[in-house]
Amino acid sequence: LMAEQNFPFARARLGTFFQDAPKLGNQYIEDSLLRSYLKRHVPKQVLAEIEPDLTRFGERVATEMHTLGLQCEQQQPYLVKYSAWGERVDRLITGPAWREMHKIAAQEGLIAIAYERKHAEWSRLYGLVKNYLNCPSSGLYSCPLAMTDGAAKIVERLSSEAPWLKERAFPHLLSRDPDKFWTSGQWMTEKRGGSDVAGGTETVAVEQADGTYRLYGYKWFSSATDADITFTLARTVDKHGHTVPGTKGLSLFYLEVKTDSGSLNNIEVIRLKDKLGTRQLPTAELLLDGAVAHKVSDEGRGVPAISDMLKLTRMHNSIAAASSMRRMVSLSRDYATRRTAFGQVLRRYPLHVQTLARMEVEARGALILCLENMRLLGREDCGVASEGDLSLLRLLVPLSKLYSGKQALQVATEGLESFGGQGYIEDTGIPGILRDAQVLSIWEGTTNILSLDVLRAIAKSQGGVLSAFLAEIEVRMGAVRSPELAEATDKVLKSARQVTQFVQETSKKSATLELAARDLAFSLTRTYMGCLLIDHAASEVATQQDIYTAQRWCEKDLSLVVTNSNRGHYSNASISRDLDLVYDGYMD
Ligand code: UCC
Ligand code: FAD
Repeated sequence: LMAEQNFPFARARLGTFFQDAPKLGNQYIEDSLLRSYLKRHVPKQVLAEIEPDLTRFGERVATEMHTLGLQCEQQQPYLVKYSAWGERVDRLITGPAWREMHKIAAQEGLIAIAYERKHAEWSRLYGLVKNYLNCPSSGLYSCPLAMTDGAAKIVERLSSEAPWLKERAFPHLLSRDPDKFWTSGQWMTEKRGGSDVAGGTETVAVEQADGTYRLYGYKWFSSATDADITFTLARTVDKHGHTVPGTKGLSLFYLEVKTDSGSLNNIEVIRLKDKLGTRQLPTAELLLDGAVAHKVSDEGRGVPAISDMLKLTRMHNSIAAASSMRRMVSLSRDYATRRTAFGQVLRRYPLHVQTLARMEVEARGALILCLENMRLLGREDCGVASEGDLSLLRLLVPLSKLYSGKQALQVATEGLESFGGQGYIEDTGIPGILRDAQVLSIWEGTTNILSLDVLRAIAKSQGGVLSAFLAEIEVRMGAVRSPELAEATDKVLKSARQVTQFVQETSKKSATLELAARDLAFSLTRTYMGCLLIDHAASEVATQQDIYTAQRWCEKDLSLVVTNSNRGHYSNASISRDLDLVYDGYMD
């Protein structure tokens, strides 16, 4: 034996210790809040019909799809611009795992369920809950699915004005056959601006003799470039060659990315973006050089017409954020049972568990607002939503998107640290969660742009959305009887009243309200999430953990906007002092 050890080629030993990797359990069964929310709200009969599928899918996302999802990042898409013989081909090559995700999405009915309406208004909740389970294991295939859901909503809405569109696209968007299933893109952003779409859109649309249009322009970001169709904005050119500037010049167009022969529809893929994260996703710059398209909105009504898609993609974004937090917490809490430090597994250290518990509270706040929005959207889909439901949905979608994007990043960074150095190592899959979370607050409207959208919703409804917000909170909080929740309930009620009063008093000073927009949006979200958590904690399905979550959530400063207003953050003095501070030392 001694002699063998001395052989120059004897295999080096790696030691006897190997750390157990974190394992994922069934992602439906292990999600306590998700299950109790469904138990509380979904009629028994419907739950009995859908739960076996959710349980099966919860296992699939934790096993086969989890592995495939990680492979999507290893098999990144690439672009072949020229054939061997110099011909321009712009062929996008995606990996096998990505293409498998397309099949799974179709077969699982991730888009179809909501529109088949087999469970009436509960179909939407069921379909989106499946998307929530799918998202963190989908290798970002959730992104094209989000836009496909938005496209289906637009097509359904246009069914009387454009029946041909429904006939053409709907069967593909809802297909469960992978070969027939189509995905959609959403091309809004151009080089000059992604937030200010009206100021940034240079793409023009020239009408043809047959009533179709040809689009000429440069789309600066197109995720899911392998999609079959897209909705996009352009300015129609009149017979004198003129276009109308601003939002009133924008119309909405439908186009198919490839022609029947399989070549690109007069589109050049200029390059794929080199991105911090979302590397699974083929995001490209596209030159439209006469792409054939159909106008599907009234002239100059492009932005309102695409707002259905924005609503859906923003909801999917919140779902991505909530599910990313859930995934991080699932992995972290499992790891804490496997990793030993100073002689004990991590779960025995209260300080470590406290850190995880704070992540869990954030994940629950984000999820309960997502679930409420899914429930409300289901009512809208089926035409049974009240005025109050519609007002709430208009307000809560941007709130959920803007707040959860920030939460996901915070939970991702904390969660990554909970694995120590291993959290930083790429092939654990954990750094990807952090990198992918960073995009959630950028695309589909940045935090500030969505805060301004909240002001738009308030102004357009002449305060109606805020009245619905306050009324809903008063009704729900008025019904809470539990002494354990009394303090939290008082805080939510007080905050809801203070914040709505702040808007009423400030709304005449539009400059001040704009400066307060972000704090206002955060305050509205924190207050509403608090209300939902308390309401759930006071219900018949609640556990001690639900009560504890609501109590912890409500320890936050719920009326941030009031606190910061009292500190003078929205005064003229602050405006100039902020500017002086930011540009202190700056040499222009
Ligand atoms: O980023 C993108 C795709 C990423 C991939 C998808 C991921 C999905 C999740 C995946 C999870 C893994 S696509 C690009 C997204 N881009 C944006 O979101 C744009 C951000 N900018 C805005 O949202 C701006 O606020 C604009 C572009 C909407 C502002 O437009 P305007 O035209 O300057 O604004 P106006 O003049 O205020 O609004 C024009 C009309 C008004 O209606 P009328 O004329 O009837 O008064 C508004 O009320 O549009 C109406 N409107 C809306 N209606 C504007 N926004 C909305 C809204 N959100 N809902 C309803
Ligand atoms: P800008 O508009 O230049 O904003 C810069 C900063 O200024 C932001 O922080 C913003 O909040 C702030 N700001 C701007 N205006 C104001 C204001 N009035 N008040 C206060 N602050 C303000 N777009 C598509 O259309 N389709 C896609 O498929 C798509 N996919 C994408 C994929 C990825 C990975 C990424 C990163 C982006 C994608 N986008 C897509 C683009 C995305 O939607 C835009 O980047 C986003 O909307 C922001 O636009 P912008 O980049 O022009 O930033």
